[in-house]
Amino acid sequence: MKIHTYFRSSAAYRVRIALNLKGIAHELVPVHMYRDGGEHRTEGYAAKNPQRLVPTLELGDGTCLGQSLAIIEYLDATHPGPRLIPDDPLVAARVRAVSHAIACDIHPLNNLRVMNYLKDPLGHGEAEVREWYAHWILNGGLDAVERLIDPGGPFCFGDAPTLADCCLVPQLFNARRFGVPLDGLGRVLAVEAHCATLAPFQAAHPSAQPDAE
Ligand SMILES: N[C@@H](CCC(=O)N[C@@H](CS)C(=O)NCC(=O)O)C(=O)O
Repeated sequence: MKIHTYFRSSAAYRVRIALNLKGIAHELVPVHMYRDGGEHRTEGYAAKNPQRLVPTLELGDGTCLGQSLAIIEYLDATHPGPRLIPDDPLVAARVRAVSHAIACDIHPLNNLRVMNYLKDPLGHGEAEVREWYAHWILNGGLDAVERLIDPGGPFCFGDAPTLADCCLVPQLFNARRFGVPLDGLGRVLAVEAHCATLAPFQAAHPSAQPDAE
């Protein structure tokens, strides 16, 4: 299978972690999100992902799937290895709640197309856009995630990684990239530090990607 990815895309980063945690062989197909207006904006890419968003999972028969959480749930349901959505319905719901808080509530407000729209046509400057970014990533975002995850670690929910960890680690990478202060997020940062020691997370890191710049 192929994963259409951009090294700094946090949504693609989620899927890369999941593929590595489950030990699924895959080919990385870089999609440059800035060159020539963005390769993800082309008609060729839209044929695979009509939303023109990264990532896309492409199966051997050419079937394409978008939406990182749908992709990870599909991989989890069809491949052996650690269960990223735990069997226990209550734990599964808590894992999904944290994942959705990040992927459905935080990330869409800070996506490239949203930040670009704030600048042009709305006319906001770089400083205002960064303030927007920091506001929405923290308030009702990571500050809530801090209270939603288990206090004991080492992962968001107990001693095995789940979809929630696949979402949290890339969102923190993004926060750092934009210089967002992460004080007071002790549980969240402890989970991130633990994940950073593990090979599946290391191999998925933007700096380890073939298209890293
Ligand atoms: N909800 C989608 C979000 C995908 C998404 O927004 N990807 C970003 C990169 S992290 C993207 O392609 N942005 C393109 C744009 O904003 O033009 C998912 O989880 O896959």
